[in-house]
Amino acid sequence: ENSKLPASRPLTATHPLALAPVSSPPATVDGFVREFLVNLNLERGVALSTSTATDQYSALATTVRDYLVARWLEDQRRQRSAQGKGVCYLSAEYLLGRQLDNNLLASGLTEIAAEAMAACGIDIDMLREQEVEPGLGNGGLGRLAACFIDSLATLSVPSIGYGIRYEYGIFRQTFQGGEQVEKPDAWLALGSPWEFPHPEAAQTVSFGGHSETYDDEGVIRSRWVPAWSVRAVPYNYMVPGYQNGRVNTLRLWSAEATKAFDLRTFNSGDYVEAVRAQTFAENISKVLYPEDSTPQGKELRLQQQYFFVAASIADFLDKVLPADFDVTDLPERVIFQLNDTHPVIAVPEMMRVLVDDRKLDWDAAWAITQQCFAYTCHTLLPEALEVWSVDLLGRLLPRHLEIIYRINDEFLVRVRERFGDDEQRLRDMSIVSEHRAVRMAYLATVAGAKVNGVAELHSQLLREKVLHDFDELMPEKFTNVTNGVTPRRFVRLANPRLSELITDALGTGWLTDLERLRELESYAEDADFRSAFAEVKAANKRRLDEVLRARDGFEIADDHLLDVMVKRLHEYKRQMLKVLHIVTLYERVVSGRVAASDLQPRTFIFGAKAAPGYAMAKRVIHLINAVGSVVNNDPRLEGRLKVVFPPNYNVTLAERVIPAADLSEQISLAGKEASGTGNMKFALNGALTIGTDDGANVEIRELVGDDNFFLFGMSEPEVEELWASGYRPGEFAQGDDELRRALDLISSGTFSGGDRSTFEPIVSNLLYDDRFMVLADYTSYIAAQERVDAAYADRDAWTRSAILNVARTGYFSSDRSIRDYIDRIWHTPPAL
Ligand code: B1H
Repeated sequence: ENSKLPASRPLTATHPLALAPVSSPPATVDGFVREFLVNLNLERGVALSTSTATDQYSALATTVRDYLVARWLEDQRRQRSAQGKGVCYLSAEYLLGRQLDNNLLASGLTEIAAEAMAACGIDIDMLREQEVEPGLGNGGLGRLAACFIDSLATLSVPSIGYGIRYEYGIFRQTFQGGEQVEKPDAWLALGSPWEFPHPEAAQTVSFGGHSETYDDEGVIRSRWVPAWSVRAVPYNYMVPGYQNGRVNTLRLWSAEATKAFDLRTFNSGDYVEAVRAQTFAENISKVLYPEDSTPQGKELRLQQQYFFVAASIADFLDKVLPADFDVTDLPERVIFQLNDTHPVIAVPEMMRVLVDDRKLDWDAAWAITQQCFAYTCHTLLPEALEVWSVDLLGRLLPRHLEIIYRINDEFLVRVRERFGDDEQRLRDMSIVSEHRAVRMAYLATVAGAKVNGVAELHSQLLREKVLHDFDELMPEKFTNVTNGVTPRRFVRLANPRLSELITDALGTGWLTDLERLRELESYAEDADFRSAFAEVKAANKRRLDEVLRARDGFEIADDHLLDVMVKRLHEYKRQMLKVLHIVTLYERVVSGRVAASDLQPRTFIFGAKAAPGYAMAKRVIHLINAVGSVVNNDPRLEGRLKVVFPPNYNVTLAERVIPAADLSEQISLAGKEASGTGNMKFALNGALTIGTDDGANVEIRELVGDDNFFLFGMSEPEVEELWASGYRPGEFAQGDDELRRALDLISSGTFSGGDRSTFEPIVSNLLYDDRFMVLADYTSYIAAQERVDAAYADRDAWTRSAILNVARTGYFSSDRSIRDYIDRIWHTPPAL
């Protein structure tokens, strides 16, 4: 009653209606139908009888959204009043995947929505297919951010994810003549029902100009006089926890021209120039850079990075914190987690805000900044360590460059105090290199309270190699948080059959307490359970077969071992090793050394995008397709080997492929893959791994046991040793007859219509360079694949191993990763 609007008094901020202005519609089929029809009529302006699939999808999504809003508003109120410490996750990428099913699951509305759509005569599966996934990320790093915000909400950690609302996400991959051709990903073309734009909450982000000093009532201060600016408009997305009534916020920024900019130009009469300026501003959030692991030092990319972190810091300080907040208390209120170096320009930005705008003295500001940031490193590849030239920084962010110089000067004083006048070490550790480049990983390490790698081996190698000097100076900063994946999306939603089998065995609760999968160990010894598990895998293969037939015309045979390698195309990940395996099997048959009937039937599935400028990666894609068309059509193989390479591998396809896989290929050169997260998704879905001792494979193998994992290849120290002794790949080709035959077959033009030049660069790269030691690990890989075939022959034993993989990999839930971040880095209190 007291929530009724008072007739005579204006609504005050403390009125119940103002505090929680909406209540959810009734969670019944009738209530859902009504809300859906209201949305169809009022939001889309159509009647059910005339609505299109797009209208219906949009109304359905809006309806689900409506159910979540009340909780969202309540969470925001709770977080404002609690004034506790929260997390701001800063990431240039969020590879979200489709939202509808996840939000239905989180809100517990899956069944109600399905029945409601059926009552309206609509097939909800057809509506699911309407959603274009937001592909605002490249690969593992972006998907990790998406898993983390899911776990943060599920663990009720007050947090905001900040990022960029790219108008075009990761490109859509097509194949023409087997070669990759990129098409723009216009994911917003039909609108996005999940976002809430807030133009009134826009921030202004400035660029260029110069830095100057001025006399501020007797104190000499610096200030930045920028040359131009853009508006950053926030788009809010709800991030619901799994059936816990919590909803966090993901805030993505979109760039627009500022009014001032427009007016000035319009008033000068230059209409065309004014419109051009608008386009210029909008360019900043136009497109995701499609480089995975090898950032390009492009000006627009630096603009994107500064754009989103400057807007995020301003948003947090001015809008999220109360107006009277004392910034000296900032470390009690927030930790900004830097997802790789992409947001590291936030460090000098925070210093600029504290020193120039808020007028704190330098030391106080630095003390605050050092407590408010933590840095996650995701790589070991030297070419992946981001640097920005002093020239570019000076042009685009002159005040920030000054601040970086001062941070560096003070840091080098510390280095000198500790190590003496060791000029070499000073050069090695300087944030600004001799080549006038700012090393962003060093800046992050110096500024951050903590630095973490993403798997045990990776964190250890970071300390020993990439950041060795820093580890000596400040060992207390370094820690590890092994990556994880959300079991809601990658087990429950992707694999409903397995989830049901698990729930039948264990009851509910395992989805938020994934270590409970351990209880499945005893079921591995139960023959009935094994056959039920095998039936789930078979059904998942049939479902994948349906999807691939409809999508690309590929077929998956029931009796084939499904051998899957899905990840970005990169030389260090070694898709070429997989190709050499396939070519070897093919060569054995066509040369008559092996009868086709003696082959274990296998279907090889690849999914991989190459960075558009990465020529070698694109050649490998071409080769995979070329090998596929020869192998798939050669009658001598009697259909026992198939190569399937569906284009445009993305989160949606991953959700279908992974649950169907028997074998997971994790075959990077030891010491190169920071963690991998696909490896975890496969193991949790009951695939066995063939893998090197690299990244999180090490931890997977420790957990599942040697009997349930196919290890091959050199260890990281062995790799180092071989490099040091002078690696000559040609010797490995000489030493293995089958390897030479496979390379010869590729060189001979067998897969390129007789043209010997097409794939020649790949073969000569392997023979004369082979940075990632494909040839050195070939023999061991082929032997491991033979162990796979032998193991698969005993199908029941294989299934037992698969069950043990599921049972023993609950550790890789991103909920556990987030708990580790809380314990080791964030120290945020348990949520109310
Ligand atoms: C990972 C990247 C990455 N590491 C630069 N580094 C990018 C680097 O746009 N860029 O310029 C984009 C992405 N991505 C991956 O992170 C690692 O290779 C994986 O091993 C790891 O599992 C994943 C998540 O930690």
